[in-house]
Amino acid sequence: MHRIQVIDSHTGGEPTRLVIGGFPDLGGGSMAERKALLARDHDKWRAATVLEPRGSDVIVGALLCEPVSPDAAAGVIFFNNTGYLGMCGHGTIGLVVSLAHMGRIGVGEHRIETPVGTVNATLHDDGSVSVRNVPAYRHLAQVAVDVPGHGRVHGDVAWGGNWFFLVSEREHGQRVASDNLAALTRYTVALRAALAAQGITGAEGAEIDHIELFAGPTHDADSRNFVLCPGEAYDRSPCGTGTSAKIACLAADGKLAPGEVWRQASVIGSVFEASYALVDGQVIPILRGRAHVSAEATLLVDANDPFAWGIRP
Ligand code: PYC
Repeated sequence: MHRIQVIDSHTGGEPTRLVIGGFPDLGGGSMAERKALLARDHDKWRAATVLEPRGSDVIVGALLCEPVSPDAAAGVIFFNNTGYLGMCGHGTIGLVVSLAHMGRIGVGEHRIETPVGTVNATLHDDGSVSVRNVPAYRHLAQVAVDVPGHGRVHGDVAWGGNWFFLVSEREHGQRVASDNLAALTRYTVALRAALAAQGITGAEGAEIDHIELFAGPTHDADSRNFVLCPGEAYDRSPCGTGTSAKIACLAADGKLAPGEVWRQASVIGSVFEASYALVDGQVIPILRGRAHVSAEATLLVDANDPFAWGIRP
């Protein structure tokens, strides 16, 4: 019997399952190196943690690692039902709240190492968390893509710690609402497949695995989004890396000044507050949100269980 110790939290409704013990030793390399090792040699541990019957398509896993730098509070590797993420904004907020719950950190600023770089997270007195993300940028503006059954749509390709295709309401024409999730999922899955089929990628041929549709403003936010994550789950939170990509596009269009606040709502109505600093010409997004711890648990992986290592599609 293997045992995996986890702390579950959610950030604006989007779950994070933090693995605090029980995974194989990945050595002392960078988070990018440890992520590659986990993916190559130990992927069944990801599957056991986030796939059914213990998990679901919605859960984002976060493996807590010893950081390389003694200045950092933690290292982390994010993963989900289909594979691995570069950064994860909601997951970092969940990580910080979970570390505070464990008594490992207190109010103040903490450096967190991720596979795509080190981010700075601040736990505030009121329990909210802000994350100073890796630099974000728009790679391509208003690219045309033909979506079978839906026609031509234009969108931006941007990096916010993962790759996103961002589409305005005028272009997509979809109703971004929590009672329209099946149609939004069908549309964004078709759009992502069309991007791949038409060879539209991030920098250096990177796959665009997140799709972001915008609408709004709403009564309490500048915009509401629907974010399709890798696989077919949608983000219940406004998506930290997706909001970072949006901030980069607003900055590139001259629509948001450094320090100005952008309130991004998710399709279920949870909100991140975002702004950016301009450092050496780079857009550094800063996201603020809240997470809540929802469980402390030990996952049991029983050798006699035919689905011990997860139900693979
Ligand atoms: O908050 O960055 C994020 C995120 C990525 C995938 C799900 N959430």
